[in-house]
Amino acid sequence: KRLVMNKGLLAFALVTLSYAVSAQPVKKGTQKSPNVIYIYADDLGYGDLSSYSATGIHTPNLDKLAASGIRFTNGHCTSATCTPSRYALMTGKYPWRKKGTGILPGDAALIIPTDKTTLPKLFKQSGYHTAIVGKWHLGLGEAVAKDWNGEVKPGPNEVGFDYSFIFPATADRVPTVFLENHQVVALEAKDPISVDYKNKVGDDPTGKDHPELLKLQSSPGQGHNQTIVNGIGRIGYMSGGKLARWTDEELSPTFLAKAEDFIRENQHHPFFLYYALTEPHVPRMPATRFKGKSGLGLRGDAILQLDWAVGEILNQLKLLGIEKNTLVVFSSDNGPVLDDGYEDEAVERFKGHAPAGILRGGKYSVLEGGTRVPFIASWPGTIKPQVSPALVSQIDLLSSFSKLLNRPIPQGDATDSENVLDALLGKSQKGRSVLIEQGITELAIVKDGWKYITPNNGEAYMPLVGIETGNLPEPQLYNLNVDAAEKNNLAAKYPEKVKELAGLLDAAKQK
Ligand code: NG6
Ligand code: CA
Repeated sequence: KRLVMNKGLLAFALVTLSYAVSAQPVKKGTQKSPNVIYIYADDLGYGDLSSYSATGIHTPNLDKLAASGIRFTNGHCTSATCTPSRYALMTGKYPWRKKGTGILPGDAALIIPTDKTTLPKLFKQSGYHTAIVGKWHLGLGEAVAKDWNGEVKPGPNEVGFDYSFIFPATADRVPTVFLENHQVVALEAKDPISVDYKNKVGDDPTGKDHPELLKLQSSPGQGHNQTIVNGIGRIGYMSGGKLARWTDEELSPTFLAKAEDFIRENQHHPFFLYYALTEPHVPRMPATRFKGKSGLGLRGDAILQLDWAVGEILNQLKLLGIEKNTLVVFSSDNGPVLDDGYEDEAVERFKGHAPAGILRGGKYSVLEGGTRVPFIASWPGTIKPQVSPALVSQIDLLSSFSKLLNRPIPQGDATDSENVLDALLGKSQKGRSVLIEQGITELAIVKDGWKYITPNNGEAYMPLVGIETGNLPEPQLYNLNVDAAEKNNLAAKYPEKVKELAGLLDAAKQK
Protein backbone atom coordinates (compact mmCIF):
# COMPACT_ATOMS: atom_id res chain seq x y z
CA LYS A 1 0.00 0.00 0.00
CA ARG A 2 2.84 2.28 0.87
CA LEU A 3 4.40 1.60 -2.51
CA VAL A 4 1.18 2.53 -4.27
CA MET A 5 0.98 5.76 -2.37
CA ASN A 6 4.56 6.57 -3.24
CA LYS A 7 3.84 5.90 -6.87
CA GLY A 8 0.88 8.24 -6.69
CA LEU A 9 2.99 10.89 -5.07
CA LEU A 10 5.69 10.43 -7.64
CA ALA A 11 3.18 10.77 -10.47
CA PHE A 12 1.80 13.90 -8.84
CA ALA A 13 5.26 15.29 -8.40
CA LEU A 14 6.15 14.54 -12.01
CA VAL A 15 3.01 16.19 -13.32
CA THR A 16 3.66 19.24 -11.16
CA LEU A 17 7.27 19.36 -12.22
CA SER A 18 6.53 19.07 -15.92
CA TYR A 19 3.88 21.75 -15.55
CA ALA A 20 6.36 23.99 -13.85
CA VAL A 21 9.00 23.33 -16.50
CA SER A 22 6.66 23.96 -19.41
CA ALA A 23 5.08 26.99 -17.76
CA GLN A 24 8.32 28.71 -16.88
CA PRO A 25 10.06 29.53 -20.15
CA VAL A 26 6.93 30.76 -21.88
CA LYS A 27 7.52 34.44 -21.51
CA LYS A 28 4.35 36.41 -21.99
CA GLY A 29 3.84 37.28 -25.66
CA THR A 30 7.38 36.43 -26.66
CA GLN A 31 7.06 37.51 -30.29
CA LYS A 32 4.60 40.34 -29.84
CA SER A 33 6.36 42.09 -26.99
CA PRO A 34 10.06 42.02 -27.74
CA ASN A 35 12.27 44.22 -25.64
CA VAL A 36 13.26 47.29 -27.60
CA ILE A 37 16.54 49.12 -27.19
CA TYR A 38 17.00 52.33 -29.14
CA ILE A 39 20.65 53.34 -29.18
CA TYR A 40 21.26 56.92 -30.23
CA ALA A 41 24.67 58.29 -31.16
CA ASP A 42 25.32 62.03 -31.03
CA ASP A 43 26.76 63.57 -34.24
CA LEU A 44 27.78 60.26 -35.82
CA GLY A 45 27.95 60.56 -39.61
CA TYR A 46 26.88 58.31 -42.47
CA GLY A 47 30.53 57.44 -43.15
CA ASP A 48 31.76 56.99 -39.58
CA LEU A 49 31.30 53.22 -39.23
CA SER A 50 33.30 50.60 -41.06
CA SER A 51 30.02 48.94 -42.02
CA TYR A 52 29.11 52.21 -43.73
CA SER A 53 32.26 52.74 -45.80
CA ALA A 54 34.79 54.02 -43.25
CA THR A 55 38.21 52.51 -43.88
CA GLY A 56 40.34 54.49 -41.44
CA ILE A 57 38.32 53.46 -38.41
CA HIS A 58 37.07 50.05 -37.30
CA THR A 59 33.83 49.58 -35.45
CA PRO A 60 33.54 45.79 -35.09
CA ASN A 61 30.60 45.74 -32.69
CA LEU A 62 28.38 48.01 -34.74
CA ASP A 63 29.47 46.16 -37.86
CA LYS A 64 28.37 42.89 -36.24
CA LEU A 65 25.04 44.46 -35.30
CA ALA A 66 24.60 45.66 -38.89
CA ALA A 67 25.51 42.24 -40.30
CA SER A 68 23.02 40.52 -37.98
CA GLY A 69 20.12 42.71 -39.12
CA ILE A 70 19.24 45.48 -41.53
CA ARG A 71 21.70 48.12 -42.56
CA PHE A 72 19.62 50.97 -43.97
CA THR A 73 21.29 53.10 -46.63
CA ASN A 74 18.59 55.78 -46.55
CA GLY A 75 17.82 56.12 -42.84
CA HIS A 76 17.27 59.60 -41.41
CA CYS A 77 16.96 61.79 -38.41
CA THR A 78 14.48 64.62 -39.02
CA SER A 79 16.97 67.42 -38.48
CA ALA A 80 20.63 68.29 -38.78
CA THR A 81 20.91 69.16 -35.08
CA CYS A 82 20.14 67.40 -31.85
CA THR A 83 17.14 68.90 -30.07
CA PRO A 84 14.78 68.88 -33.07
CA SER A 85 15.69 65.31 -34.02
CA ARG A 86 15.05 64.14 -30.45
CA TYR A 87 11.80 66.06 -30.32
CA ALA A 88 10.61 64.23 -33.44
CA LEU A 89 11.72 60.87 -32.08
CA MET A 90 9.73 61.43 -28.88
CA THR A 91 6.58 62.98 -30.35
CA GLY A 92 6.23 61.79 -33.97
CA LYS A 93 5.80 65.41 -35.03
CA TYR A 94 8.09 67.47 -37.22
CA PRO A 95 9.93 69.91 -34.93
CA TRP A 96 9.72 72.86 -37.36
CA ARG A 97 5.97 72.94 -36.71
CA LYS A 98 6.68 74.22 -33.22
CA LYS A 99 8.70 77.24 -32.09
CA GLY A 100 11.46 76.68 -29.56
CA THR A 101 12.58 73.27 -30.78
CA GLY A 102 16.05 74.39 -31.94
CA ILE A 103 19.29 73.58 -30.06
CA LEU A 104 18.40 74.22 -26.41
CA PRO A 105 20.58 75.78 -23.73
CA GLY A 106 21.22 73.65 -20.65
CA ASP A 107 18.70 75.53 -18.52
CA ALA A 108 15.75 75.34 -20.96
CA ALA A 109 12.30 74.23 -19.85
CA LEU A 110 10.85 70.91 -21.02
CA ILE A 111 9.59 71.15 -24.62
CA ILE A 112 7.87 67.74 -24.85
CA PRO A 113 4.16 67.91 -24.00
CA THR A 114 3.25 65.76 -20.99
CA ASP A 115 -0.32 65.12 -22.18
CA LYS A 116 0.41 63.69 -25.64
CA THR A 117 1.48 60.32 -26.94
CA THR A 118 5.25 59.85 -26.81
CA LEU A 119 7.47 56.95 -27.77
CA PRO A 120 8.10 55.82 -24.17
CA LYS A 121 4.43 56.28 -23.23
CA LEU A 122 3.41 53.95 -26.01
CA PHE A 123 5.55 51.23 -24.48
CA LYS A 124 4.56 52.04 -20.92
CA GLN A 125 0.87 51.83 -21.79
CA SER A 126 1.59 48.44 -23.36
CA GLY A 127 2.91 47.13 -20.03
CA TYR A 128 6.62 47.70 -20.70
CA HIS A 129 9.10 49.04 -18.20
CA THR A 130 10.68 52.10 -19.78
CA ALA A 131 13.95 53.94 -19.22
CA ILE A 132 16.20 56.58 -20.68
CA VAL A 133 19.90 56.53 -19.97
CA GLY A 134 22.13 59.22 -21.47
CA LYS A 135 21.79 62.58 -23.14
CA TRP A 136 18.39 64.29 -22.88
CA HIS A 137 18.59 67.82 -24.41
CA LEU A 138 14.82 68.38 -24.45
CA GLY A 139 14.63 70.73 -21.48
CA LEU A 140 13.70 70.24 -17.84
CA GLY A 141 11.21 71.89 -15.52
CA GLU A 142 8.44 74.38 -16.13
CA ALA A 143 10.70 77.34 -16.81
CA VAL A 144 14.26 78.46 -17.42
CA ALA A 145 14.50 79.69 -13.82
CA LYS A 146 14.52 76.58 -11.69
CA ASP A 147 16.02 75.13 -8.56
CA TRP A 148 18.54 72.46 -9.50
CA ASN A 149 18.81 71.51 -5.84
CA GLY A 150 15.26 70.29 -5.41
CA GLU A 151 13.11 68.00 -7.55
CA VAL A 152 13.77 68.97 -11.15
CA LYS A 153 10.58 68.29 -13.08
CA PRO A 154 8.73 67.82 -15.39
CA GLY A 155 11.28 65.88 -17.43
CA PRO A 156 11.74 62.40 -18.86
CA ASN A 157 9.73 60.75 -16.07
CA GLU A 158 6.73 62.92 -16.91
CA VAL A 159 6.77 62.06 -20.61
CA GLY A 160 6.76 58.30 -20.19
CA PHE A 161 9.99 57.00 -18.72
CA ASP A 162 9.66 54.95 -15.51
CA TYR A 163 13.33 55.49 -14.89
CA SER A 164 15.76 58.14 -16.07
CA PHE A 165 19.48 58.64 -15.68
CA ILE A 166 20.48 61.57 -17.85
CA PHE A 167 22.53 64.64 -18.32
CA PRO A 168 20.38 67.67 -19.08
CA ALA A 169 21.63 69.00 -22.41
CA THR A 170 24.98 68.40 -24.12
CA ALA A 171 28.40 67.49 -22.80
CA ASP A 172 29.57 71.02 -23.62
CA ARG A 173 26.78 72.80 -21.72
CA VAL A 174 26.34 73.37 -18.01
CA PRO A 175 25.17 72.00 -15.66
CA THR A 176 27.67 69.17 -16.08
CA VAL A 177 25.84 66.81 -13.75
CA PHE A 178 23.77 63.64 -13.91
CA LEU A 179 20.14 63.50 -12.87
CA GLU A 180 18.62 60.27 -11.66
CA ASN A 181 14.86 60.66 -11.94
CA HIS A 182 14.29 64.12 -10.46
CA GLN A 183 17.50 64.60 -8.52
CA VAL A 184 20.99 65.73 -9.32
CA VAL A 185 23.27 62.80 -8.42
CA ALA A 186 25.75 63.30 -5.55
CA LEU A 187 24.60 66.82 -4.77
CA GLU A 188 25.40 68.08 -1.28
CA ALA A 189 23.06 70.47 0.53
CA LYS A 190 26.06 72.54 1.66
CA ASP A 191 27.16 73.19 -1.93
CA PRO A 192 24.08 74.09 -3.97
CA ILE A 193 24.18 74.46 -7.74
CA SER A 194 23.37 77.65 -9.67
CA VAL A 195 23.19 77.80 -13.42
CA ASP A 196 23.06 80.87 -15.62
CA TYR A 197 23.39 81.34 -19.37
CA LYS A 198 23.55 85.12 -19.30
CA ASN A 199 25.58 86.20 -16.32
CA LYS A 200 28.48 84.67 -14.54
CA VAL A 201 27.56 83.03 -11.25
CA GLY A 202 29.98 82.14 -8.46
CA ASP A 203 33.75 82.41 -8.79
CA ASP A 204 34.69 79.38 -10.83
CA PRO A 205 37.33 80.27 -13.42
CA THR A 206 36.19 80.60 -17.03
CA GLY A 207 37.95 79.41 -20.15
CA LYS A 208 38.01 82.98 -21.37
CA ASP A 209 39.95 84.32 -18.39
CA HIS A 210 41.98 81.24 -17.58
CA PRO A 211 42.97 79.36 -20.74
CA GLU A 212 46.03 78.08 -18.85
CA LEU A 213 43.71 75.86 -16.79
CA LEU A 214 42.33 74.05 -19.84
CA LYS A 215 43.26 70.55 -20.97
CA LEU A 216 41.24 71.08 -24.16
CA GLN A 217 41.38 74.53 -25.78
CA SER A 218 38.23 75.92 -27.31
CA SER A 219 38.36 76.76 -31.01
CA PRO A 220 38.70 80.48 -31.73
CA GLY A 221 35.35 82.19 -32.28
CA GLN A 222 33.28 79.22 -31.12
CA GLY A 223 32.60 80.13 -27.50
CA HIS A 224 32.93 77.15 -25.15
CA ASN A 225 34.92 79.45 -22.88
CA GLN A 226 32.65 79.96 -19.90
CA THR A 227 32.77 77.91 -16.66
CA ILE A 228 35.63 75.39 -16.63
CA VAL A 229 34.69 71.90 -15.48
CA ASN A 230 37.25 69.08 -15.54
CA GLY A 231 39.71 71.26 -17.47
CA ILE A 232 37.19 72.00 -20.22
CA GLY A 233 35.47 75.34 -20.88
CA ARG A 234 31.70 75.00 -21.27
CA ILE A 235 28.81 76.94 -22.72
CA GLY A 236 27.06 78.63 -19.77
CA TYR A 237 28.00 79.43 -16.19
CA MET A 238 27.58 77.29 -13.12
CA SER A 239 28.66 77.36 -9.52
CA GLY A 240 28.46 74.85 -6.70
CA GLY A 241 27.76 71.14 -6.97
CA LYS A 242 31.51 70.42 -6.88
CA LEU A 243 31.03 66.79 -5.87
CA ALA A 244 28.22 66.27 -8.37
CA ARG A 245 30.14 67.45 -11.45
CA TRP A 246 31.00 64.71 -13.87
CA THR A 247 34.38 63.71 -15.16
CA ASP A 248 34.07 63.49 -18.94
CA GLU A 249 36.19 60.35 -19.09
CA GLU A 250 33.52 58.62 -16.97
CA LEU A 251 30.47 59.61 -18.98
CA SER A 252 30.33 56.59 -21.22
CA PRO A 253 31.20 53.94 -18.59
CA THR A 254 28.62 55.53 -16.25
CA PHE A 255 25.82 55.44 -18.81
CA LEU A 256 26.79 51.90 -19.80
CA ALA A 257 26.62 50.68 -16.20
CA LYS A 258 23.20 52.26 -15.71
CA ALA A 259 21.90 50.79 -18.98
CA GLU A 260 23.21 47.35 -18.00
CA ASP A 261 21.58 47.60 -14.57
CA PHE A 262 18.24 48.40 -16.15
CA ILE A 263 18.48 45.52 -18.62
CA ARG A 264 19.49 43.04 -15.91
CA GLU A 265 16.68 44.15 -13.59
CA ASN A 266 14.13 43.85 -16.39
CA GLN A 267 15.35 40.71 -18.11
CA HIS A 268 12.13 38.85 -17.19
CA HIS A 269 9.80 41.66 -18.15
CA PRO A 270 9.33 43.47 -21.50
CA PHE A 271 11.32 46.69 -21.49
CA PHE A 272 12.02 49.71 -23.65
CA LEU A 273 15.41 51.34 -23.19
CA TYR A 274 16.40 54.59 -24.84
CA TYR A 275 20.18 54.57 -24.59
CA ALA A 276 21.37 58.01 -25.68
CA LEU A 277 25.13 58.12 -25.98
CA THR A 278 27.19 61.30 -26.03
CA GLU A 279 29.80 60.22 -28.58
CA PRO A 280 31.23 61.65 -30.75
CA HIS A 281 29.77 65.05 -29.73
CA VAL A 282 32.16 67.64 -28.30
CA PRO A 283 33.96 67.81 -25.97
CA ARG A 284 35.45 64.51 -27.06
CA MET A 285 37.11 63.27 -23.93
CA PRO A 286 36.76 59.48 -23.84
CA ALA A 287 38.05 57.20 -21.10
CA THR A 288 41.83 57.33 -20.96
CA ARG A 289 42.24 53.86 -22.46
CA PHE A 290 40.61 55.04 -25.70
CA LYS A 291 42.73 58.18 -26.02
CA GLY A 292 45.06 57.93 -28.99
CA LYS A 293 43.66 54.55 -30.02
CA SER A 294 42.15 55.51 -33.37
CA GLY A 295 44.99 57.61 -34.73
CA LEU A 296 42.32 60.09 -35.88
CA GLY A 297 42.38 62.30 -32.83
CA LEU A 298 39.88 62.35 -29.99
CA ARG A 299 36.87 62.22 -32.32
CA GLY A 300 37.97 58.86 -33.70
CA ASP A 301 38.77 57.67 -30.18
CA ALA A 302 35.25 58.64 -29.06
CA ILE A 303 33.81 56.56 -31.91
CA LEU A 304 35.83 53.55 -30.74
CA GLN A 305 34.43 54.08 -27.25
CA LEU A 306 30.90 54.27 -28.67
CA ASP A 307 31.46 51.01 -30.50
CA TRP A 308 32.76 49.40 -27.31
CA ALA A 309 29.71 50.50 -25.31
CA VAL A 310 27.35 49.07 -27.93
CA GLY A 311 29.33 45.82 -27.90
CA GLU A 312 28.97 45.57 -24.12
CA ILE A 313 25.19 45.89 -24.40
CA LEU A 314 25.02 43.23 -27.11
CA ASN A 315 27.18 40.88 -25.01
CA GLN A 316 24.91 41.38 -22.07
CA LEU A 317 21.82 40.48 -24.10
CA LYS A 318 23.56 37.26 -25.16
CA LEU A 319 24.69 36.40 -21.63
CA LEU A 320 21.17 36.92 -20.30
CA GLY A 321 19.82 34.84 -23.18
CA ILE A 322 17.42 37.56 -24.33
CA GLU A 323 19.00 38.60 -27.63
CA LYS A 324 16.39 36.73 -29.67
CA ASN A 325 13.68 38.57 -27.83
CA THR A 326 15.22 42.02 -28.19
CA LEU A 327 14.94 44.40 -31.11
CA VAL A 328 17.90 46.76 -31.20
CA VAL A 329 17.70 49.90 -33.32
CA PHE A 330 20.77 52.09 -33.70
CA SER A 331 20.99 55.55 -35.26
CA SER A 332 22.38 59.08 -34.86
CA ASP A 333 20.72 62.42 -34.11
CA ASN A 334 22.40 64.41 -36.90
CA GLY A 335 25.28 64.32 -39.33
CA PRO A 336 28.97 64.70 -38.50
CA VAL A 337 31.18 67.69 -37.75
CA LEU A 338 34.93 67.75 -37.18
CA ASP A 339 35.57 71.09 -35.46
CA ASP A 340 32.52 71.83 -33.31
CA GLY A 341 34.18 74.06 -30.79
CA TYR A 342 37.36 72.51 -29.37
CA GLU A 343 40.90 72.04 -30.64
CA ASP A 344 40.85 68.27 -30.41
CA GLU A 345 42.76 67.53 -33.65
CA ALA A 346 39.70 66.08 -35.38
CA VAL A 347 40.55 68.24 -38.40
CA GLU A 348 44.33 67.82 -38.37
CA ARG A 349 44.26 64.06 -37.92
CA PHE A 350 41.30 63.03 -40.02
CA LYS A 351 43.64 61.34 -42.52
CA GLY A 352 41.16 61.24 -45.35
CA HIS A 353 38.40 59.82 -43.17
CA ALA A 354 35.09 61.00 -44.69
CA PRO A 355 32.67 61.24 -41.75
CA ALA A 356 29.66 61.72 -44.04
CA GLY A 357 30.88 59.11 -46.54
CA ILE A 358 29.96 60.06 -50.11
CA LEU A 359 27.37 62.58 -48.92
CA ARG A 360 27.69 66.35 -49.14
CA GLY A 361 27.44 68.49 -46.00
CA GLY A 362 27.23 67.36 -42.39
CA LYS A 363 25.79 68.54 -39.10
CA TYR A 364 23.72 71.73 -39.62
CA SER A 365 23.24 71.01 -43.40
CA VAL A 366 20.07 70.57 -45.32
CA LEU A 367 22.19 68.44 -47.66
CA GLU A 368 22.07 64.66 -47.21
CA GLY A 369 25.10 64.69 -44.88
CA GLY A 370 22.93 66.53 -42.34
CA THR A 371 20.20 63.96 -41.85
CA ARG A 372 21.13 60.72 -43.61
CA VAL A 373 22.81 58.74 -40.86
CA PRO A 374 23.68 55.18 -39.89
CA PHE A 375 20.45 53.31 -39.20
CA ILE A 376 20.50 49.67 -38.12
CA ALA A 377 17.77 47.31 -36.90
CA SER A 378 18.58 43.89 -35.50
CA TRP A 379 16.33 41.22 -34.00
CA PRO A 380 18.11 37.89 -34.30
CA GLY A 381 15.81 35.10 -35.46
CA THR A 382 13.11 37.50 -36.61
CA ILE A 383 14.81 39.99 -38.91
CA LYS A 384 16.61 38.50 -41.91
CA PRO A 385 20.02 40.10 -42.43
CA GLN A 386 20.02 42.49 -45.39
CA VAL A 387 20.96 45.90 -46.71
CA SER A 388 17.85 48.00 -47.27
CA PRO A 389 17.41 51.11 -49.42
CA ALA A 390 14.03 51.84 -47.79
CA LEU A 391 13.51 55.48 -46.83
CA VAL A 392 12.97 55.42 -43.06
CA SER A 393 13.07 58.17 -40.47
CA GLN A 394 13.36 58.13 -36.70
CA ILE A 395 10.09 60.03 -36.61
CA ASP A 396 8.46 56.80 -37.85
CA LEU A 397 9.41 54.70 -34.85
CA LEU A 398 6.32 55.85 -32.95
CA SER A 399 3.80 54.70 -35.59
CA SER A 400 5.78 51.59 -36.43
CA PHE A 401 5.98 50.47 -32.80
CA SER A 402 2.32 51.32 -32.34
CA LYS A 403 1.69 48.71 -35.04
CA LEU A 404 4.12 46.22 -33.47
CA LEU A 405 2.48 46.60 -30.06
CA ASN A 406 -0.97 46.71 -31.60
CA ARG A 407 -1.71 49.87 -29.72
CA PRO A 408 -3.35 52.64 -31.78
CA ILE A 409 -2.23 56.24 -31.40
CA PRO A 410 -4.97 58.69 -30.37
CA GLN A 411 -6.14 61.05 -33.15
CA GLY A 412 -4.10 64.19 -33.42
CA ASP A 413 -0.94 62.71 -31.87
CA ALA A 414 2.25 61.75 -33.75
CA THR A 415 0.69 62.98 -36.99
CA ASP A 416 3.96 63.10 -38.95
CA SER A 417 4.94 59.55 -38.01
CA GLU A 418 4.38 56.83 -40.64
CA ASN A 419 4.10 53.13 -40.05
CA VAL A 420 7.19 51.62 -41.73
CA LEU A 421 7.22 48.49 -39.56
CA ASP A 422 7.56 46.14 -42.53
CA ALA A 423 10.70 47.99 -43.62
CA LEU A 424 12.06 47.96 -40.05
CA LEU A 425 11.51 44.21 -39.81
CA GLY A 426 12.97 43.62 -43.27
CA LYS A 427 9.72 42.30 -44.74
CA SER A 428 9.67 45.10 -47.28
CA GLN A 429 12.37 47.25 -48.86
CA LYS A 430 9.99 50.15 -49.23
CA GLY A 431 9.61 52.77 -46.53
CA ARG A 432 7.96 56.16 -46.81
CA SER A 433 7.83 57.94 -50.14
CA VAL A 434 7.99 61.54 -48.91
CA LEU A 435 10.30 62.99 -46.24
CA ILE A 436 11.01 66.54 -45.11
CA GLU A 437 14.59 67.27 -44.06
CA GLN A 438 15.55 70.14 -41.75
CA GLY A 439 18.86 71.96 -41.90
CA ILE A 440 19.89 74.68 -39.46
CA THR A 441 17.91 77.25 -41.44
CA GLU A 442 16.13 75.60 -44.35
CA LEU A 443 13.83 72.73 -45.23
CA ALA A 444 14.07 70.29 -48.10
CA ILE A 445 11.58 67.74 -49.32
CA VAL A 446 12.31 64.34 -50.82
CA LYS A 447 9.76 62.42 -52.87
CA ASP A 448 10.59 59.10 -54.49
CA GLY A 449 14.25 60.04 -54.56
CA TRP A 450 13.82 63.57 -55.93
CA LYS A 451 14.98 66.24 -53.51
CA TYR A 452 14.11 69.90 -53.57
CA ILE A 453 15.84 72.49 -51.38
CA THR A 454 14.04 75.80 -50.94
CA PRO A 455 15.97 78.85 -52.19
CA ASN A 456 17.20 81.05 -49.37
CA ASN A 457 19.76 83.65 -48.46
CA GLY A 458 21.42 81.84 -45.56
CA GLU A 459 25.20 81.36 -45.66
CA ALA A 460 26.29 78.61 -48.03
CA TYR A 461 29.29 77.64 -45.93
CA MET A 462 29.89 77.76 -42.19
CA PRO A 463 33.60 78.60 -42.05
CA LEU A 464 34.14 77.93 -38.33
CA VAL A 465 32.90 74.35 -38.50
CA GLY A 466 33.91 73.91 -42.14
CA ILE A 467 30.52 72.72 -43.34
CA GLU A 468 28.50 73.34 -46.47
CA THR A 469 24.95 74.15 -45.42
CA GLY A 470 23.19 73.56 -48.74
CA ASN A 471 21.79 77.09 -48.69
CA LEU A 472 21.62 78.79 -52.09
CA PRO A 473 19.54 81.71 -53.37
CA GLU A 474 18.27 79.59 -56.28
CA PRO A 475 16.17 76.42 -56.13
CA GLN A 476 18.01 73.11 -55.99
CA LEU A 477 16.78 69.79 -57.30
CA TYR A 478 18.69 66.54 -57.02
CA ASN A 479 17.89 63.03 -58.15
CA LEU A 480 19.16 61.10 -55.14
CA ASN A 481 18.42 57.78 -56.85
CA VAL A 482 21.47 58.33 -59.03
CA ASP A 483 23.12 61.29 -57.30
CA ALA A 484 23.07 60.80 -53.51
CA ALA A 485 26.10 63.11 -53.36
CA GLU A 486 23.95 66.01 -54.65
CA LYS A 487 26.40 67.04 -57.35
CA ASN A 488 24.03 67.91 -60.19
CA ASN A 489 21.45 70.57 -59.60
CA LEU A 490 18.66 69.71 -62.05
CA ALA A 491 16.29 72.53 -61.09
CA ALA A 492 16.70 74.41 -64.37
CA LYS A 493 16.19 71.23 -66.38
CA TYR A 494 13.01 70.06 -64.62
CA PRO A 495 11.00 73.15 -63.61
CA GLU A 496 7.80 71.05 -63.36
CA LYS A 497 9.40 68.80 -60.79
CA VAL A 498 10.55 71.86 -58.82
CA LYS A 499 7.00 73.19 -58.87
CA GLU A 500 5.49 69.90 -57.78
CA LEU A 501 7.88 69.47 -54.84
CA ALA A 502 7.68 73.11 -53.75
CA GLY A 503 3.88 72.78 -53.73
CA LEU A 504 4.06 69.55 -51.78
CA LEU A 505 6.34 71.15 -49.18
CA ASP A 506 4.00 74.13 -48.81
CA ALA A 507 1.04 71.82 -48.35
CA ALA A 508 2.92 69.75 -45.75
CA LYS A 509 3.76 72.90 -43.82
CA GLN A 510 0.06 73.82 -43.66
CA LYS A 511 -0.95 70.36 -42.38
C1 NG6 B 1 26.25 74.67 -31.14
C2 NG6 B 1 27.62 74.61 -30.50
C3 NG6 B 1 28.18 73.24 -30.76
C4 NG6 B 1 27.21 72.16 -30.27
C5 NG6 B 1 25.84 72.40 -30.87
C6 NG6 B 1 24.81 71.46 -30.35
C7 NG6 B 1 28.68 76.83 -30.56
C8 NG6 B 1 29.55 77.78 -31.35
N1 NG6 B 1 28.50 75.62 -31.10
O1 NG6 B 1 25.68 75.93 -30.89
O2 NG6 B 1 29.41 73.10 -30.10
O3 NG6 B 1 27.12 72.19 -28.87
O4 NG6 B 1 25.41 73.70 -30.59
O5 NG6 B 1 25.00 70.21 -30.86
O6 NG6 B 1 28.23 77.16 -29.49
S1 NG6 B 1 23.80 69.22 -30.85
O7 NG6 B 1 24.28 68.00 -31.46
O8 NG6 B 1 23.41 69.02 -29.48
O9 NG6 B 1 22.74 69.83 -31.65
CA1 CA C 1 23.85 65.85 -32.06
